[in-house]
Amino acid sequence: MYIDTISAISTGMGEGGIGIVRLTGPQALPILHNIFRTPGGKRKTRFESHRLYYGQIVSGGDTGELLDEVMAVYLAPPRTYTREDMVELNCHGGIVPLERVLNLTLQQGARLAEPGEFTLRAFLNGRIDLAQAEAVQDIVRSKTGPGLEQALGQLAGNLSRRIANIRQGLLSSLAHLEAMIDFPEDDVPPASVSAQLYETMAELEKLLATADAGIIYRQGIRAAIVGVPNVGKSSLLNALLRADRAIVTPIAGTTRDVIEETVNLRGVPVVLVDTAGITATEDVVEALGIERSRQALSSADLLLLVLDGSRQLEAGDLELIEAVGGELARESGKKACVILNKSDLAPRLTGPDEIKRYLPDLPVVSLSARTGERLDELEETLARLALGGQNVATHSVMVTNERHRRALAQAAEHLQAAILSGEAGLPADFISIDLRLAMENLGEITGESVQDSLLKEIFENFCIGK
Ligand SMILES: Nc1nc2c(ncn2[C@@H]2O[C@H](COP(=O)(O)OP(=O)(O)OP(=O)(O)O)[C@@H](O)[C@H]2O)c(=O)[nH]1
Ligand SMILES: [Mg+2]
Repeated sequence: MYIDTISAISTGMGEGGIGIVRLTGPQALPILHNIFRTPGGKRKTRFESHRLYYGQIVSGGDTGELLDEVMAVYLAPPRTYTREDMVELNCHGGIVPLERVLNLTLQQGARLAEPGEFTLRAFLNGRIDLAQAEAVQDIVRSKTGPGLEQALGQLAGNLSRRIANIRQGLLSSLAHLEAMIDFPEDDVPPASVSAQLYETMAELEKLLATADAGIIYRQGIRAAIVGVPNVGKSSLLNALLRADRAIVTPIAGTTRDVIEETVNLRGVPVVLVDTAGITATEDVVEALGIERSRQALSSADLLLLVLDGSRQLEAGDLELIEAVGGELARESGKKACVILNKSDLAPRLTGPDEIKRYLPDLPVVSLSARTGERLDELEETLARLALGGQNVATHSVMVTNERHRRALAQAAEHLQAAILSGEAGLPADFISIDLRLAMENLGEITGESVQDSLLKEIFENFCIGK
């Protein structure tokens, strides 16, 4: 059990209506007694739990200086975020009042909280498991509705329950096997054990299959808009953003640096990267921009190759078509789509068929960034590509986290080894070793079996005060 008391500003830094300084630990209530005064300037020694009190925060005892006017609440365990004594001070939401109140709590004996330390305590004190704790940060960082829904479901324990079911399956197979080890007359596992192992494996694989799309919903993908100068890359970025973010002119070489903006495409967070048109140039600044375009081309998950459909393909277009083809061949996870822009003008390209000669497997969308014609078709195509062509039901439980995916994949490997041992007629203790390892992998997700170093790694990425 922790003995120190921690304090932090839990709201975002900047100006806001209110800002909250939050404390947890055994000294939270004594500190509140010391620094809180009633509107009449009196000390207050009795705070009912879960009740808001209006008053002042003063420094330096009874002759103290007024730091802020607040609403204060004391929360008695166990009905608190951390399951410890907690105090929340609702201050005015400015950096100066918040930092002064925070500093006062530190002078009074609290320690500045580490990132995620409140949630870490909630986990260590057993109020939530590790997957639920991770969901807290996912909620804060969620970029789209489906991402938020998944995170809320995970916090409510949806993923943890699925993991618990799979663990339960493993556990009951183990119990059978242990009984056989104790009474070894008949060492071949009975059919009921192997049937159960197959069933558990099917459950595991079903969950694992949601990971590709789930991780995309949580993290999003990077999409680079590439093409030669003047095809309408920046116009496309603006159209997808529905905002005039990038400068558009009829002059070739307008964009000189990469511009990044996040859009929500059918619930998938997509970081769109507009780049400088790739061409041979003498201009030093343009050349640097083009170098960045090439980097974006090789680092993005999704490539949007823009061609101007109102003119014939030129040498530069063909070089880029080749470069995109090369990227796709080099990296199997990479996706791409071809955009024939300026469909509002008279077409000069023969359309998708002409592109298919060079890039047969890519979707081709003919649209106008200027009028917005068939922009929705592009959005649909991009969302589908991002999710790997799967039709996913976002309301069911998904694995949204790479760490969880890895642990599940390892569990599946161990379970597979157990199944093979069973099929090969190996003794029961061979099988049970692998089942134990699989259980341990599942425990890494919910936190039953977890190293301190991993906890550190996970909570380091949290916000301060969360
Ligand atoms: N008719 C028509 N013109 C377009 C369309 N999209 C872009 N344009 C025009 O094409 C010109 C170039 O557009 P940009 O969006 O700046 O092109 P870009 O590919 O970003 O160009 P660079 O940044 O120079 O590489 C501008 O005059 C746009 O108004 C379209 O769909 N139809
Ligand atoms: Mg541009």
